[in-house]
Amino acid sequence: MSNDFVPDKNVKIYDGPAGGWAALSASFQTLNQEKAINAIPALMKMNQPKGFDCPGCAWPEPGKTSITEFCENGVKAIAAESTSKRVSRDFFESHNVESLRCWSDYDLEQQGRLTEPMAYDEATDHYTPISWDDAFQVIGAQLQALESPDQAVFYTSGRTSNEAAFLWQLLGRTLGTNNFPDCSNMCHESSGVALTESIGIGKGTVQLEDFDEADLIFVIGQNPGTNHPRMLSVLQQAARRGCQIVTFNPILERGLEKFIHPQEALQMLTGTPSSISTHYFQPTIGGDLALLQGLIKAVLAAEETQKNILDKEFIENHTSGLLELREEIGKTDWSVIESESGLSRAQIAEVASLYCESKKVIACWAMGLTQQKHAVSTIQHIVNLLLLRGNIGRPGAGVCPVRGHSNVQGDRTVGITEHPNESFLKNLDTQFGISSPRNSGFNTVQAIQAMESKSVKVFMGMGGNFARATPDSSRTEEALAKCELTVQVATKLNKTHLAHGKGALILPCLGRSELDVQASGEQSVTVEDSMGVVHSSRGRNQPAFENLKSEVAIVAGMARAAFPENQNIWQALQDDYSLIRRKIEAVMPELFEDYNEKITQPGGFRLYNSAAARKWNTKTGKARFITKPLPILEVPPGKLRLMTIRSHDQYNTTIYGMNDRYRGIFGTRRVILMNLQDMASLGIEHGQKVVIESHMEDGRKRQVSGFHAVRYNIPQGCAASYFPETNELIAVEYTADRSFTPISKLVPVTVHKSSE
Ligand SMILES: Nc1nc2c(c(=O)[nH]1)N[C@H]1C(S)=C(S)[C@@H](COP(=O)(O)OP(=O)(O)OC[C@H]3O[C@@H](n4cnc5c(=O)[nH]c(N)nc54)[C@H](O)[C@@H]3O)O[C@H]1N2
Ligand SMILES: Nc1nc2c(c(=O)[nH]1)N[C@H]1C(S)=C(S)[C@@H](COP(=O)(O)OP(=O)(O)OC[C@H]3O[C@@H](n4cnc5c(=O)[nH]c(N)nc54)[C@H](O)[C@@H]3O)O[C@H]1N2
Ligand SMILES: [Mo]
Repeated sequence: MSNDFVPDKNVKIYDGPAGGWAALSASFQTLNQEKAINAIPALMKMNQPKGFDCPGCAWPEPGKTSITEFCENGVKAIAAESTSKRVSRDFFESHNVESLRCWSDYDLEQQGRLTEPMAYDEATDHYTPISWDDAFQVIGAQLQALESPDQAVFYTSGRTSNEAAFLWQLLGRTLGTNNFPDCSNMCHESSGVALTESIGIGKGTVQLEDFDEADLIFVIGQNPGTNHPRMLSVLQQAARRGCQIVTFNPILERGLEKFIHPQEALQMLTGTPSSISTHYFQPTIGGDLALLQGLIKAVLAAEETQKNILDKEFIENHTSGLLELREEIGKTDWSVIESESGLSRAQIAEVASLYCESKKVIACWAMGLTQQKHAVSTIQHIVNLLLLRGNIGRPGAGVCPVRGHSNVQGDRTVGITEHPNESFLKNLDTQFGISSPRNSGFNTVQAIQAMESKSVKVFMGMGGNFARATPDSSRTEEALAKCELTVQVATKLNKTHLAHGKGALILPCLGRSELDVQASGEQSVTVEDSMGVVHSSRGRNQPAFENLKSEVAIVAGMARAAFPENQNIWQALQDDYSLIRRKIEAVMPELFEDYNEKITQPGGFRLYNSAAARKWNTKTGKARFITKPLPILEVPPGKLRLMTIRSHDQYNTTIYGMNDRYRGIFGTRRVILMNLQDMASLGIEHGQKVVIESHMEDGRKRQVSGFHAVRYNIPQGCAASYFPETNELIAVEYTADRSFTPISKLVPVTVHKSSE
């Protein structure tokens, strides 16, 4: 990548649809770049009844799968996993850790799959090979030597299977800690907190079939064209039926405007794209709470005159709190709603009347909402809006938080949480003869702070890239470096492995697409999609290297070393994963009855969802209207609201390439998309080199340089850049109310011309 930025070369308007031939061609380019010959047979098995689950995202597979059930996102994920490139012991011999720290995320990813367990050698500053047994012994000894079990944290990234995640939490709780920070803390935590309070379950209520019936679908704060491409075909079908699709997003995301389904032959040949959104609005960043309150205000006003708008029977029998909602919303002036949302009263009224005319409404959302200061309240206002017309718990309607990682929801279900419920712990204790701790553990933000203050000494990472995914990158790296031991179970080398503790281990594992053979034969694992459907996943490819172990085997190996007295049970769990599932069933019988049998059904089975059945496990026993006064988001004059988003060529911190095709950015990631008027008032020109500085309350100076300003269609006062390059700007303490999710979508920044 060159540092020179030429506006005409690096920025080109993209006016094609999402999907189409460009998506196919990008998919094949990735296969080629990775020399991933293994990927083609693997792709034929992906999302198929006896194959493996796509590691790309958590969007569900349709009941009837087509022969190729994948998208560009999935092809890239599989190509990255099936790459023929390898990080061998020679690689680590040639490069010390200090030199590797200067490599980019992209360059590290490009080295290919990890092959052998490696231990950090402080004397030489190199990672050197270590046997699996010795690595397990190091971990066992370190865990046993802790003064308190709470000196260890167990991080989980959402690709981990139910089986591995269940063992991971068992390992931590046998040790005696609930310190389970996970990627969910940075992702849909706000949805979980909001929905649990409002409807008694922290998950969405809809199934894929509901999209065939809905007559209005909201898509709020989400970019499915890049991040959930298979969702676009569902939206396309809905749009073709005449369903209204209303999008709220500060920028015009191509996939939400026009789409060609790469697997629909006729559409590919004719090249006529489908329009996706019927209505597209560009609110200001962080303006959604105001606009939702505006929608509710308009719906309540319509009821005043028309009397037939609210679902009174539903409200009477199933909800509590409408009076308070009415009162609170009554206090909010339209002028405030308009200025806070960036939309006009007329625009909001237009959507409100569409809503009132629609019989079945689904609301989808993702990071644009969850990574905001008032995320929990915003999501509760989505629920409020839906409850007014009984749009939860009936066909064609409901809430749909669209999850990210392919098993992030499942990991939570099987116990990856810092505050587990009592019935889970009680059953776990009975099944395994342990005494699980009852205190709450650390979430991601608290884990960073605890490492910083040295109250945590061991960091254990099951997948993910903690140092890059979390905020305050340099600070987090320094915190990790204070640990006595850092352990990373991973498929690819990443920056977290280089931000190591005094002792450090990298343990290479099998990927989702690879054969997993244990003592009882070939194993399959299970995952839960965004809509609560659990199904099995069986890898088919030969492992990238003979010395790799499965995540399950790695956790079992650590546990055997830490708790030699329980060796037999851990060995048995490793030998036959169906035993792990039997244990999950015993711990959560209400969800996993006949687990092993049910996953043999094509498509798996759906976990019981209380809210979908209109059973409300809330404080009032009803679905709750929950409201609070509309906060005014003060961003001082001259400061912009920066959202840190994903480009088209990345999977979180894994950078596949330098292009963001649909947004027209090529060959670079160090750009900031800005509004023309903001640029003019700051005297910044299109293509100019800039420094971005954030303004956090702790007064610490945080800035990133070497960025280029790009003129973009984004509301005034708003700007956009890519994560993880901009995580440096976000203070660890800058989190959403009550969910502690880092506020990655509204970072107050100033942009200066670079003096370089
Ligand atoms: N290819 C690919 N697929 C992925 C991922 C990936 O990195 N690459 N990551 C996976 C993961 S873990 C996740 S969580 C999901 C993430 O999926 P998304 O949530 O779609 O990801 P982001 O890029 O964070 O996009 C957030 C969207 O919200 C909009 N937005 C930002 N601020 C606001 C706001 O204040 N209001 C509104 N209404 N909109 C706003 C942005 O313009 C952007 O379109 O994708 C998953 N799938
Ligand atoms: N500023 C900002 N920060 C954000 C976000 C944002 O929008 N803006 N989004 C947040 C969100 S939504 C999320 S989910 C987090 C993501 O946080 P993480 O889940 O921690 O990060 P990933 O980049 O998904 O992790 C990639 C690494 O996982 C490892 N890996 C890949 N496959 C496997 C596997 O099968 N097994 C194992 N053991 N390891 C594997 C590889 O080594 C790879 O380098 O980032 C968060 N951070
Ligand atoms: Mo995520």
